[in-house]
Amino acid sequence: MATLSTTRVWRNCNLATMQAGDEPYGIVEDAALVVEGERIAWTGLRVELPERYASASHEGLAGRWITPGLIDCHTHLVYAGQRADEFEQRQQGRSYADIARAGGGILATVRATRGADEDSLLQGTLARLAALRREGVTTVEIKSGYGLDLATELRMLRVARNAAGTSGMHIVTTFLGAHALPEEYRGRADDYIDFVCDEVLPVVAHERLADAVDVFCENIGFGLQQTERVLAAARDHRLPVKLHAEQLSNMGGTALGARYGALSADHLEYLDVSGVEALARSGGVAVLLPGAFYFLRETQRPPVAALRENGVPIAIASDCNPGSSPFASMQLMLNMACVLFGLTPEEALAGATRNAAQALGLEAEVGTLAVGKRADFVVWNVEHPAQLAAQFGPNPCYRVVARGDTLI
Ligand code: DI6
Ligand code: FE
Repeated sequence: MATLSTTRVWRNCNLATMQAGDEPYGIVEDAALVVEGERIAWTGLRVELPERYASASHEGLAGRWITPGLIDCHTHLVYAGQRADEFEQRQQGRSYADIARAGGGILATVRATRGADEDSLLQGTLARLAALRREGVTTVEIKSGYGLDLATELRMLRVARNAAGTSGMHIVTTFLGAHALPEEYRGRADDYIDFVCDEVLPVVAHERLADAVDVFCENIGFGLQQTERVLAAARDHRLPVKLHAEQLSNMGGTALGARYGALSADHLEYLDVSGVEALARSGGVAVLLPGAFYFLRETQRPPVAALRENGVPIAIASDCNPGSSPFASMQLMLNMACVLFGLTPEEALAGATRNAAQALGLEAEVGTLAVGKRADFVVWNVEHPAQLAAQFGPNPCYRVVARGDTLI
């Protein structure tokens, strides 16, 4: 039980609780929020603050807004090197897929990451996490997938795990061994899938280095049968699954993932109505990644109207990676999700809080301002939460609190 000495009252604030309901953004104006230890103990109108909190420490917020801590539910932010040369080539007309087929793309980052030691990987990772944290992110998912050999995949996942303590953020890890075919397996994709399922995943599972398993199901990634083998292996290890699906073509990965109870299907530009319906039936989240759409100058937009009509929860994430989305900014993603994909600011913010929590299976812990949830929240210098998606540049972040501790 938390005692009054660890109780803190945040008052003279407005809450965007992001709880689903009648009130847009779950707004409570002229509110207070009480934290006991690491948890939210009370939220409501300031005038209704229970007497028992009168003697706790108070911080007045002068009418600022509080939202749940932002959640970036899809990143590849452990990596070495950078790929500005490929951007140069793409601006001269070469395609992302062409560069990948010629051994660049993901494989360029694999070469750099295999050559990087744990400490230098950690430093790069912490710098990107700090950028996200400055803008209000408290929970981040990080994937492996730039190792594609046992030692480097394990190293990436360890770095991601270690980054949690130093950054003070909640880090969730995903094993993405099936991200690309490494050079040494060229022409032997099925053998590589054997290696991922039989030699890498068991170690990852045994060392508890991953919270979920992901596959890049795509014409430049892995086909449906190969994808299914990884999903089945994950199930054998009792790990939840998610997919990169329908990013560059419609392969049916989303429907396959739905059959395996995938937490989410991510990207989805080429998703068709039957895929949307499969996702709706399975209860999975649609994770949209506007940074990759923007940076690759895609023109096919994800089927937002069909997702809405079928009641599929929509999350947004940065996809932070050196090739297709070199952006460590959820504020930028909020804006891009609105301008590029047509989300409303409220949908975008729900996508970076409540629905992102669900995409990670963490909806009982984080994602809304609710009693009993982890005290992860952000205090913003804004006049209305819509401003978080409607502007970019002046960072309105005033405080970032994770597990009741002030990080910023
Ligand atoms: N899709 C993506 O957007 C990232 N991985 C994936 O499967 C891109 C990774 C990269 O280009 O390095
Ligand atoms: Fe990705």
